[in-house]
Amino acid sequence: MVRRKYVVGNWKMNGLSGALAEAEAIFAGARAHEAVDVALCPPFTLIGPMAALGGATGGQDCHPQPSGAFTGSVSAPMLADAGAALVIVGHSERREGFAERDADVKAKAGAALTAGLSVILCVGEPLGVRESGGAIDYVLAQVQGSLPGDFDPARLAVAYEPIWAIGTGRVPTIEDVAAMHGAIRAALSDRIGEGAAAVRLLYGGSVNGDNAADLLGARDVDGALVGGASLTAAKFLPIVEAAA
Ligand code: G2H
Repeated sequence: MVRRKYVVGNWKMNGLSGALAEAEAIFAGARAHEAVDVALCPPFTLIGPMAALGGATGGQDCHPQPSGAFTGSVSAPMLADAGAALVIVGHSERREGFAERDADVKAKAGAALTAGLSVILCVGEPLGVRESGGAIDYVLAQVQGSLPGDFDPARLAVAYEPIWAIGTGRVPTIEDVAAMHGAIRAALSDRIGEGAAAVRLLYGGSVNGDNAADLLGARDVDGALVGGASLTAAKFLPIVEAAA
C-alpha cells in the first residue's frame, strides 16, 4: 500500500494571533506539494482562526469525556466544532507533565475518533531506556496500551518521538528509526492484520530542514511530527519539500 506522506507541525504553547501569518504562509506553500498531507496543531485558542485559513488544523490534546465538570479541559467534539480535523494524544510532554498513563491516552484517542477526528498517537522512550537497550520493548508496550480498541487505520497515525530527541537537536540513527518503525508496524499487524498497512508512522524529535530528507527516507517512516521547526514557513516548508 502507498501511504501519503504526512508532515504535522506541533506548535506546543507557542503562537499568539500574529503567528497566523506564518500559518497562512505554511498552508499556501504546502499547496504546491500535492503528494504531502500537511497539518498544523496550534494552541486551542488558535484552532478556529487557523482552520478558517483553509488548512488542516488540529489540537494537541483532548479530554476523554465529551462534556462535563472538567475545568480547563477541551473535549474532542469541541475541537471538531472549532474546525479541527485531527488531534495529537499521548505526547511525552503530556505523559510526563500531566501524568497521563497509557489508559488515559487510549481513552482520549477513542474519544477523538468517535468525534470524527483523526488521531496522532505519540510514543517514545526516555534516554535511560534507550541506553539500556530496552527502547523497542518500551515503545511497543506504549503502543499496545494506548491504542483504542477499535479504529479505522486510515484515521490513526503513530508518532515515534524518543524523549531524549525532543527539542535537543539530537536524533537517533536512521537505522534505529527504521528498526523502531518496523517493530511498530509489526505490532500493529499482529493487532489489526492487513489494516496496519494503512497506519502512517511519523518520526518526531528535532526534525529540521537539514535532517528531514534522511529521516523521511528511512524505511517505514511516512512523515514527521515537528515542533520548533514548524513555527515559521521558512523553517517548516523545507521539511514539507523533503517529504514530497
Ligand atoms: C517533539 C517535536 C514535536 P521538536 O515533541 O512533537 O518537537 O521538533 O521541537 O523536537
